[in-house]
Amino acid sequence: ADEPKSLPDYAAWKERNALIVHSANTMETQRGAIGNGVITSSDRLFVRNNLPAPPASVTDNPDAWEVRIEGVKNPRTLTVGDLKQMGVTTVASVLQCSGNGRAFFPHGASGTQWSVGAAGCIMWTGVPLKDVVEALGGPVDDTRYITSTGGETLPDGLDPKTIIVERSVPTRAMETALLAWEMNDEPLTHTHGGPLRMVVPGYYGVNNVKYVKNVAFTENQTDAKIQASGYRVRDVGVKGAPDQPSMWEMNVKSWVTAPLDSGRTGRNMIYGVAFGGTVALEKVDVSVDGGKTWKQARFLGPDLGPYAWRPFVLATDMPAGEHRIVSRATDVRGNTQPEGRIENERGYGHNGWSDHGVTVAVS
Ligand code: MSS
Repeated sequence: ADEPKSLPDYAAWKERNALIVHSANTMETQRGAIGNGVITSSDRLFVRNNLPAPPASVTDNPDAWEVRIEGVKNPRTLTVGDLKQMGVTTVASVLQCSGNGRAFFPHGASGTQWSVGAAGCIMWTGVPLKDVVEALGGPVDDTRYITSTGGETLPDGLDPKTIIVERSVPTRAMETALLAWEMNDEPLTHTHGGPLRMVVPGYYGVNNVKYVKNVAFTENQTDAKIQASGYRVRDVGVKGAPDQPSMWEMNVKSWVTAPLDSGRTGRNMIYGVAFGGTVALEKVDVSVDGGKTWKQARFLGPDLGPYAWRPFVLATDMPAGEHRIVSRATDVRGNTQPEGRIENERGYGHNGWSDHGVTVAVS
């Protein structure tokens, strides 16, 4: 399909030149627009909607938005206004689509052909889920999942289970999850899930349910298609099924953001971003010879915690010629990016360092 020229209405406030518009529901940040900062500015952040976004009017009166909390001793419907009285925290965390890097899969994994830009690092402000749950008496016994439901109006004539955005994550995520009403110090836009979004730091994008209207502690994972067979890692050619790994905690990853095509003989500054998912980063190594030799890069700016990304830089000399620049991150537990891909049907979770490199002509 041809690339649409303009941004869809619900994302018209975005910086068009910073984005690759794949479709009305999918836009990614250009690699060259990621920059060197610790936080991604909202107007450059990628967008991914599985369903048409609700109308902008959902954020007209954000404090009146209601969320139902179930699977706790005292289930209740709370407004955002109520939540704002229950506790507050701010967490920096990477929002990354499960399919970021899908474009590198040679089998032509179906879905949006994301390169590196379906990711950004965001400051989320909201109430710790734990505070809400404790105020409602704690989870009922034998619950193993937190199931969040998106507030989109579902189109008529289709089985809701096949389209609803409803995701379950293991209850271990309760320690860090929050119900967020602000993104980067501004009220959450409907583009990114306002008035209220479930944020699960370190988990793939899909688990960060926008316009969240229901949060339930459940014994089992939801049987909604997006959970049962969607976002499941399986071999090429295999159908999605509940017994396959679900896209939950993100893996360690990095990529170069500059230079992208040319450099000058001699000193060059190589920039990129790296993150460890739910585990803090240890280091990033950079190679300008396609992975034969490596040098450790320096982190830039403040460390915003284990779920944030860290921009990095390496100043290095390069002779004239063509250079393959790659980066490889390692977390504090010693997990490091593999060289290759983990081939899988839908092209999920790609963190191989080789594909994510750039080829630069130095003269
Ligand atoms: N939510 C809702 N409600 N809906 C939809 O569609 N999507 C997902 C998440 N959440 C959705 C939700 C996805 S899938 C993603 S990535 C994310 O979101 C994105 O975000 P932004 O804000 O950027 O748009 Mo993949 O894994």
